[in-house]
Amino acid sequence: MVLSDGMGTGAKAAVSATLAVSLCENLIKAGFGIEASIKSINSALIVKPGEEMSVTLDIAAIDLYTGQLVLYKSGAAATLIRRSGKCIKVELPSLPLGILRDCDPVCTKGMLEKGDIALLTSDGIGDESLKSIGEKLQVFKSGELAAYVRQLAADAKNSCEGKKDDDITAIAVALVKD
Ligand SMILES: [Mn+2]
Repeated sequence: MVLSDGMGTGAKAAVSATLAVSLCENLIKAGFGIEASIKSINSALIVKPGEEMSVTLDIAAIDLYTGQLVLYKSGAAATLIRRSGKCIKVELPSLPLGILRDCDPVCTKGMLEKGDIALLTSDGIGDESLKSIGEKLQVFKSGELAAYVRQLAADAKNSCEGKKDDDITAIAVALVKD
């Protein structure tokens, strides 16, 4: 699961974020490791001197056999992990890509259990909205997670209408067992 947020707003930010996500997918599919992929994207963003193009990159890599979750964050916002009715906020201080030539990706590892939910968001969400999203995610029982999260993001967008000129993206995954 990959989320990228372009610095600034508008077309340029959208293009650089889309580019980062598709590069990331292609590199990983081609067999590059995640760290190597992040470094390549950083280099690709940095090729044009003077033309600033920086993006955040938030990767949640889940091993579907073991349940291991590795979060790679490059300037990315916090991740919420919901387990048995409680939400934990995972933050990892890091720089966006496209700023420094040398990039050393940071990650944190954990195990997901059956029923756990991991939710990635962009920074447009703000602390207050993230808190209320966490509260609502805690009470999510069953049903369609995608629609639920879409509504949470829409509510967050409405609640900070006019205050902030940034968009909000939220994606979530739930671990279920057959
Ligand atoms: Mn943003």
